[in-house]
This record gives sequence, structure tokens and C-alpha cells, in this order.
Amino acid sequence: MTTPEQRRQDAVDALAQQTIELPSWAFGNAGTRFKVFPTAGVPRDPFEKISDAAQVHRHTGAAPRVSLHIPWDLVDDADGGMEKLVAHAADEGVAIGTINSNVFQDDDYKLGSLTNADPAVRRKAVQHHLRCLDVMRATGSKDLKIWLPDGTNYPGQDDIRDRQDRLAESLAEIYAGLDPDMRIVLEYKFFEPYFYTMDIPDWGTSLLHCLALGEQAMVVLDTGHHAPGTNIEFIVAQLLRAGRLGAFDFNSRFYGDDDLMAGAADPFQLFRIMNEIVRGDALRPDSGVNFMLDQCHNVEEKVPGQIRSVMNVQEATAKALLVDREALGEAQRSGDVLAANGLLMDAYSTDVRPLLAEVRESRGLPADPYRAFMASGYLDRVRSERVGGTQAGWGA
Ligand code: LRH
Ligand code: MN
Ligand code: MN
Repeated sequence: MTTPEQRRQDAVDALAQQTIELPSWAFGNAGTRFKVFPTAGVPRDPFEKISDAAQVHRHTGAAPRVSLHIPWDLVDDADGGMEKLVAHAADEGVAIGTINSNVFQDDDYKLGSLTNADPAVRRKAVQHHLRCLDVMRATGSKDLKIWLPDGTNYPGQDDIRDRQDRLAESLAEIYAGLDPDMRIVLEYKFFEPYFYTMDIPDWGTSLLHCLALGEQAMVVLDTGHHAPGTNIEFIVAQLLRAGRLGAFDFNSRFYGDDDLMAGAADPFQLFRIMNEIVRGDALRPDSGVNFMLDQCHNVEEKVPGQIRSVMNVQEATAKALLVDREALGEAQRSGDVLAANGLLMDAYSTDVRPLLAEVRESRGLPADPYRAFMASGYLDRVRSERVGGTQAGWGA
């Protein structure tokens, strides 16, 4: 029997080790197709994005990696641009994490990238991914994240099965370029930018391609990429069973792919997801599951928005860690529905903020990273320093 005190201590230990990767694109201006509201002081290049991300790590101690999007964050410089970015990250106390390939902003890809009927376009898209692998060699990154924007808008527009065959071939070419310690993490999304079919719309399609590719291919679950009402924690449990959950893109949604702050719209869902993670022993740093944010901040400040999201993920995790799993197992096996549900809700209803403050303070971090950052003067400083040049938009 574990005591509440033991559970609390185990939670403290696990929380001290938890890390959450940040997306470089969260620090630039973002908006909707109607309007992008500019925010003073946002980064003008990948170096400034990394400096902002480092602020999140400095205040939370939980965000030591920054994910890059290529070509948005490509520093093309004859004498080692990406190496300079790596050195800058190290100076700021963070490292480069996942590399995301971008095949959604090029005219050639109107009818598809890795699935395009034209072999020359497919070649170009495969080459872009192989170039991303070179970027990974320069940055020390181990994960290539592929989110495929390909799909069709009209029934009959293209042959669904031919597109799958072309996708499998293109992915196999990219997979053959991996080093032994690299992985492809393959993201799915049920709609957008196309609306009739997406070529990787769901976790089943992603998983089938990963299984065909080999052990270095894993599924990415972006919490915003499901139909309303989807039971995401079930997908988490299933992918963990199959040993193929590679990474998360955390964000919140109300309607579409809203990319709001993680844990803002539905903190209970985030708890249920983290509960499956803890149940599946996938929180360990060596579990192979990379926890990442994938959000944009349209109307709020970006660095504190990221800090708030990291704190939200930590709160959901802390609650999941406090579940009395022995009592829960007993209640489940004996068919005591209400007791089992009650045990889960007890953990969810716990105010874990004092526990997290304690974890932070014991590591020399501010008890409230959000307040500490707001009081640091950083935003005023970048607003006055970052004048001239072009502000980074969503992406570039
Ligand atoms: C697609 C997506 C994917 C991209 C990111 C910018 O909607 O979630 O992960 O790389 O947004
Ligand atoms: Mn995503
Ligand atoms: Mn998305």
C-alpha cells in the first residue's frame, strides 16, 4: 500500500524531471486568416526566438529544448549558420530539439507534396526532408517531425489509394536517410488545409505507415487535430500499448485547429491524457515520448503565454501523478464504478499549485514562473531593443 506521503514524494521526483519542448514559431506574431495583430518586441530572426524560448526555461526550469521549423528557422550562412544557432542556444542554456519539415507554403505543393502525382514534385518534397536530416546532423536533433498538409477538396479529385501508395514510397525514401539514432515522428490531422480527404487524417493511418517503415517511425499526437468529442486519452493508451507514441503537440481547441494554450480550454482533458501517460509509465525522461507545445499566441503576449502553458501541463501531470493507483485498480477489479471514478476525480480536484511551487523552489526556481517573468523587465527590454528589421510572423 502506498501512503499519500509516498505518492506525493514520487510526484515531486517525477515533476522535477519532466521536460516540455517549445515551438520556435510560438514566439513570432500569429493570427487568423482575417488579421495578424502585431506584438511589440517579438523576435526578428531565429536567434531572437531562441532567446525568448530560453526565458521560458529560465523561469520554469522545465523547457530546455526548442523545436525548429525548416525553412522558417533555416540560417543560411556559408560558414555554418545552423552551428551558430546551436552555439547561441547553448549560450542561452537551451538546446535545439525536434526539426519540423515545412511542405505547406510552396506553390509546387498545391496538389500535394509527398503524395503529388507528379514525380518531380514528390522528388522535391523528399529532397526537402533529406535536407532537414542534414539540419538535424548540424543541430544534434534526433527527431524529424513530418506533418503532411496533403489532401484533396473534392470527391474524385485524385485517387485515394494511389496517393497512399505514393506517400508510402516517399516516406520510405526519407526513412532510408535516417541515421541509426534518428526517428521520424509522423503527425496526423483530420482536416485542413484540405477538407474532403487528408492523406494522414488519423492515428490509424499514421500508425500503419510507421509500422511499414520500421522501428524508427513513431506517431505524433497533436491534441488539436481531432474531431470534436474524440476520446484522445484512448488514442494515447492504444499507441502506448503498441509502443508507437513518439511525441505530443499540446494545444487547446474549441472549434477547429485553434492552437490555443495547452490546458486552457479543457484542463480535464489534459489531465485524462496525462493520466494515461502516467498509467503507461511514459513520463520517464527515457520513455521515448517527447512532450512538446504547438501553439500560437494571437492576442496574448508570447513568452508568458508559453510559461502559462508549461505550468498548465505541469499541473495536469501533478494531478495524474497523485492518483491512488492501487486503490483505483482494486475499485476497477471489484466493479465499484463510483469509487473508481471518485478516485480519479479526487486527484483531479486537488490543488497542486503548492506542490509545484515547492518542487520549483527546491530547485532554486521561482515558485510562480509567470509572475517572476512579468516582474523581470524582459518584455520592456525587448520592446525597446528590437526596433528595425522585420518582425517574425507565424513561422518565418
Ligand atoms: C499543423 C501543425 C503542424 C505544423 C504546425 C505549425 O496544423 O500542427 O505541427 O508543423 O502546425
Ligand atoms: Mn502540430
Ligand atoms: Mn495544428
